[in-house]
Amino acid sequence: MKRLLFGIFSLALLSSCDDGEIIVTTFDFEDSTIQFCEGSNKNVFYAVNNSDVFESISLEFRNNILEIDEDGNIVPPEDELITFDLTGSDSGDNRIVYRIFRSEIPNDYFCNVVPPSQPIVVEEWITGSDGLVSITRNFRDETATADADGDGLDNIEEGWNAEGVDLLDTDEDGIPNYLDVDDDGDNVETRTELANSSNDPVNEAGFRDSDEDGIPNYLDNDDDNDEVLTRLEVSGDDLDNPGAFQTAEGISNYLNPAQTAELQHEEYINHDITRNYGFRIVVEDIKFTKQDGSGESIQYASYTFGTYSESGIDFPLCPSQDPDCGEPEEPEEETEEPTN
Ligand SMILES: [Ca+2]
Ligand SMILES: [Ca+2]
Ligand SMILES: [Ca+2]
Ligand SMILES: [Ca+2]
Repeated sequence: MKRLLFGIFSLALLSSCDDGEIIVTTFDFEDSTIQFCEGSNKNVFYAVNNSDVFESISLEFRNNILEIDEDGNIVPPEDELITFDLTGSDSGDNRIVYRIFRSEIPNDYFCNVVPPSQPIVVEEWITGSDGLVSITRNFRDETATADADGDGLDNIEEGWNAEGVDLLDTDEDGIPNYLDVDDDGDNVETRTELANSSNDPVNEAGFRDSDEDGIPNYLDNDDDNDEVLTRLEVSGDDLDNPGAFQTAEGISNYLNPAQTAELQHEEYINHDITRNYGFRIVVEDIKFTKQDGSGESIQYASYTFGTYSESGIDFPLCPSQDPDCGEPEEPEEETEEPTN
């Protein structure tokens, strides 16, 4: 940071305004990743550098701006963009604080109820009441080689594209295949339909294709080609165990063309997945003032604070055909013992 500040001041010589203030347009808190913690009345995004200089930068903001779940994770906001103002330099304000310390910054320095007195701060810069913070939420699993739904197929194999247009949705349930854990909507998870421990035939692309019609099981809603939909050959009472419904020993009905008993039901397997998010934080029109009474200040037209990443956050999905999806589960009725 010292080196960077030196660079900034050097640049400032070239771009000083008439009023002596400095406007710079680029700055990086190099080699650091953004972290997050939940405080008692304010939450904090921060980055720490303990390598050559002991320095930190933190964005403190009121705890009603982002929703935090019980595990301390940020609940990804519905809106892709959230903005809020910096409000001042006092401890209760939304503000950004840059500090240089005398010694190494411990992991638990931030988000303490009582601000730690150690390590000793040797230099401090704090923003004032100007500045607009923008937090842009995005998905980190929107790449060709990611597997957003965790079904064992890369996004690109499931018809994903960066533009998000004409996405493949084989079962037309409103959930594109790259987010759908059951691509053909037959109540057997894609992951299960890809597994081939029984050495079934495979199609040209090498995917399990039990009935050898060229359509791989995970995209085939009638896996055994007996003209009974797989979803009606899987019991609605035991959706976690689709192979359990067997009338001939050892072969699940949905993979046994000789068995054509139909089970009528409106049950659908759970389609919820987890996703990986990034929160990109940019601040515009800010002024840092040095807290030593010198009045020294540094201004930024735009300052990229960084990106905070979070993984494995719940992402509920409902297939359009499922009438009960998203409803709270009804309490199980006690089954009555038959009376004699
Ligand atoms: Ca899928
Ligand atoms: Ca399926
Ligand atoms: Ca097939
Ligand atoms: Ca079938």
